[in-house]
Amino acid sequence: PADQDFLTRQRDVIRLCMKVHEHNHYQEQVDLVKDYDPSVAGKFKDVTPIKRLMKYYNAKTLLPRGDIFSLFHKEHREEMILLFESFLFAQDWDTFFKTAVWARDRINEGQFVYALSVAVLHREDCKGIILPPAYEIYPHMFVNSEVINSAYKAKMTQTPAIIHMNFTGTIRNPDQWIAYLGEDVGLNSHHAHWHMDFPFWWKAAEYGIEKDRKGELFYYMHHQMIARYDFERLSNWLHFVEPISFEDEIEHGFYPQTTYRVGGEFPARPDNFHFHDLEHIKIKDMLDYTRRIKEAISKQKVRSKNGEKIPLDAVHGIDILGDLMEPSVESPHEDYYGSLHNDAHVLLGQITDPLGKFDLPPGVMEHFETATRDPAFFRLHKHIDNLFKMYKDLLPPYTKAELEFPGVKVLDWEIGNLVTYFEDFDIDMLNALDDTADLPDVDVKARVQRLNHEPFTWALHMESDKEVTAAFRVFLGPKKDWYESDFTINEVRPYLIEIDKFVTKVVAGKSVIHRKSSESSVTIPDRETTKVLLEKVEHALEGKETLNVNKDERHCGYPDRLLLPKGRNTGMPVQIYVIVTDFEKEKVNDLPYDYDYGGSLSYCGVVGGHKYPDTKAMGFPFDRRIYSREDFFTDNMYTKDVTITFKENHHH
Ligand code: CUO
Repeated sequence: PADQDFLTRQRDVIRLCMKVHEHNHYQEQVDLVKDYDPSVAGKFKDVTPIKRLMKYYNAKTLLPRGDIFSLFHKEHREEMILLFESFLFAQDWDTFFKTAVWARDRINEGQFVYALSVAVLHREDCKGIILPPAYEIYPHMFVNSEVINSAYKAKMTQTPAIIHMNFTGTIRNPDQWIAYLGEDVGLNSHHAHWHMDFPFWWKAAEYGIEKDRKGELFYYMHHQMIARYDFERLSNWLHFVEPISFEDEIEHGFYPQTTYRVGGEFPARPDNFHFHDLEHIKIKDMLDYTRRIKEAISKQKVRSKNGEKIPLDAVHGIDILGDLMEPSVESPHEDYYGSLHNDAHVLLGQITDPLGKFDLPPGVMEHFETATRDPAFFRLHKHIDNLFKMYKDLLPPYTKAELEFPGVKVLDWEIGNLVTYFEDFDIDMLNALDDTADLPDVDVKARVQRLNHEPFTWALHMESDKEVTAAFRVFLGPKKDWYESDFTINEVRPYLIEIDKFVTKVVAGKSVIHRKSSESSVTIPDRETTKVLLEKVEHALEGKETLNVNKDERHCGYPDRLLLPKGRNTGMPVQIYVIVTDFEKEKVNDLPYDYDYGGSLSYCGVVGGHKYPDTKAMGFPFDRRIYSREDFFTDNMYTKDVTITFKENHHH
């Protein structure tokens, strides 16, 4: 159970994040920093960032409060990093907390919340602390303008309300048939948190926290996001998404119908719009970067800044390419390979006002919290993903020896029917109305439809000639294409979604391994509302109840409810795959069962400076070419036909 120290910290972090546009209304916090000058406190591991931040603050050159913060904007980001580093370098909780309270009322709100969130996710003394869900901190980024307007009305008239929200667009726009995915608050939250756990601006050496296989995770997590998007598309009889081309028109436009708190509507993009050069980012650059990356892939070498040739071998190649394409601080040569992915986000975000003539705010593509709302997000990432695929396809297919696990056999797999449905989900709008501080809060919620699935359990019947520690990798893929003909294994390979990955003992002889959908290493459960959490914490502080802490708590993780694609109401034929391998041969860390790391390992890797627990390529064994099912399947693998049925009027 949580001790008083932890509970106080948990309470204080929530208080810092919520209603950040209002002046801090916790008088005890305000009093704490009345005479506080962080730059002379002398309590930082390195005092440079806070000194620089104070200097800019006093000179009034920082991004003003109320302005929109964009992580992709160099100056915005650099200021945010100074604040983040001040938080990270604070030697004790007291210094960190005071600095945060000080910054809360002085630094741009967006920069503050971002820096604070990343700091909480990385400080030792914040382990286990839960951040409010992004959709509660910034409801504006997650709900339609209409909902915001109704929420205001509710508060002005002091009438509690539940506001129904529809997905944007109409049935006439096929891309929006799957808006339930791109607009899902849990998906957006997962994506935003992935980028907080693995920031492209992370200076591992300076911060003393390594991010093991970060470039590969960038590839794999986004690859899986697209595979899942494509699976949803096929569920709705839509073709797989096409990669974006910087030279062609973007056929489908996008009207986000969301509004910034201040600064107007998110810009829209009409149909058949072209890319345009921006002041600092040119279309030609994107073509050059793409060409150079392709060249590096085909030569299986990249150039580094100091003229070395770094091999793109089977072990490190994908990690290097990830760093290079995103790019992250570890990019081997950013001047040459550029900033393909990040710049493309900005090009798309500013496509409607490339010259800044109309002073439009940043587009949804310029925030990780909102990017997946735009179907162009998936097109851009498909372009990037195809480059990764080009590299993977040049690697030799896995040999029998790499695939098999002698003596270990999968005999059968029991798995029931898979059922999906829509259900209501309420988003607390408390924070959306933080500029009406003179009025008491009323309960206002936005009610959205979200996909969910019935929980399922499966049983894998095993036979082994000895006791082994085995790694299980489970994938799901569509079975038939749009013409109802079967995909070949090599065709469907890039569209397989990972469902689970775990390590367990398998005893000698026959045995059955059970696993529940809720245990999946891909997902995390929904968060409870911050209001409820805060109440619990306050009760626990008063000794009225106890609260348990999970020090490995992750915020990054695909939403549990989206573990399965929607499927079809007539039943969609899919195939499930499992491969069982010898964990002793692939384990990295000494503790064989310490494989969990907060439970969302598959897409979110490992944080806290730990090593990724196994040596296999992410996506193994489907990351490389497969000639045929016959060549591929060994006794330690199993595949089975299953059906995903979407129930229209589901009561459970
Ligand atoms: Cu996650 Cu482009 O990397 O959005």
